[in-house]
Amino acid sequence: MKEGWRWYGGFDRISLSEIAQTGASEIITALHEVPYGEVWTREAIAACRTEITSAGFGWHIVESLPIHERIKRGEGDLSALFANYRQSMANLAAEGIKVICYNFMPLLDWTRTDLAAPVTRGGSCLRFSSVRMAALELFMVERAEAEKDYLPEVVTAAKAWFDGSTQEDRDGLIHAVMAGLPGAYDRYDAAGLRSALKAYEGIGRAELRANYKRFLDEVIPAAEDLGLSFGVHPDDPPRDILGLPRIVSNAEDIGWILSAHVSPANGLTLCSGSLGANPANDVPAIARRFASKIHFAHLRNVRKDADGSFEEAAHLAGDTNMVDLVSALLEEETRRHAEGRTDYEIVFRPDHGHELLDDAAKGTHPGYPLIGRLRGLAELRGVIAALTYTRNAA
Ligand code: DNO
Ligand code: MN
Repeated sequence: MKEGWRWYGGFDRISLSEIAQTGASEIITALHEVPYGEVWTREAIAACRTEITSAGFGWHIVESLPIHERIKRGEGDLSALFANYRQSMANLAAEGIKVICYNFMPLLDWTRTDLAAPVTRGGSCLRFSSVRMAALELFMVERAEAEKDYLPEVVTAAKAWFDGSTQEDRDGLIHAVMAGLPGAYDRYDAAGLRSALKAYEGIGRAELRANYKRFLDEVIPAAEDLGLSFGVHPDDPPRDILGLPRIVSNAEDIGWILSAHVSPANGLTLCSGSLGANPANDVPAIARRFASKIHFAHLRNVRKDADGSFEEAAHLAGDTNMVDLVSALLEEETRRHAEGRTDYEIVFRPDHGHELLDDAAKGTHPGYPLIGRLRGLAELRGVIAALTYTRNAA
């Protein structure tokens, strides 16, 4: 397996020379400064590539080539947006990119309610509290119908939280919920969120699936021609949120996506932390079931509470058996080698990390600190080395 590291380019406080010291060899990035829907020019991609390769890294995976909200909503004439998307794909392929990671989450990306929840021995992690999310939905966005999405005791606690909250607490909550959106995105306050949600009225699961299939039909044939592979990133958390349908949340959803447009180019970004936040998801089993379609892996762990809350655990702690999951990925590598792709390596990155030691002072992107991810990467590297040794010895 090949070690990757997500880098936010000009938005990142972590430099490529610092990343070099982690031992990772692949950079995973995007042109975060380009507004959604606009073409990524060949020149801009080439400039990014030069910066990355001059620092001694490879760049073969883009995360993400974002999908415009109008495509997700299936709104109006989308021909120009699809044409732009395909033009960006062609420009990326011309610059040596092989894999495009993307997601199909309406409006938001990964969603947390607390960006610095304390960890027992010091440091902090990202946390999703059902109570705070219910408070946001019910009392800040004022979606009374959200009551049915939460346990009664969560609703009671949400009311108590809201009644006891200051304006600063509420602003902090909305800031946390928006923090998963990278780069040149739209962010909202509570009122903005309310109106953004209006644009999704009438779009349920079936409609979102139809819009997703249309997207696949528009881009996957071009991906085949260009030698690109698409890896959809699962929803995080893997459940409906703010009344918005989420359709990339479990094995059934993934099966549907892969059959909606059958092609070797239509595959998966296996994100263990996202899938692992739903107690019904057995992440190593999902990895084995869809192994041949995995184009990229995000490795991290979560610890879940009974009320639907969860927090990001250290990479080898938490509810997902990371050793079993890495075994599944190594098995898939071996299978690809047997197929003749003898030097194939699955690229993974430590996806998120705790804020540890000097991380908070550096002011890095939430979830993407230097030391916390370095710890995660080092732990994963140890697992991979040990498993590789025992497999070779067997
Ligand atoms: C969360 C992260 C996400 C991911 C995007 C991919 O697990 O990996 O920010 O990068 O959703 O499109
Ligand atoms: Mn991920």
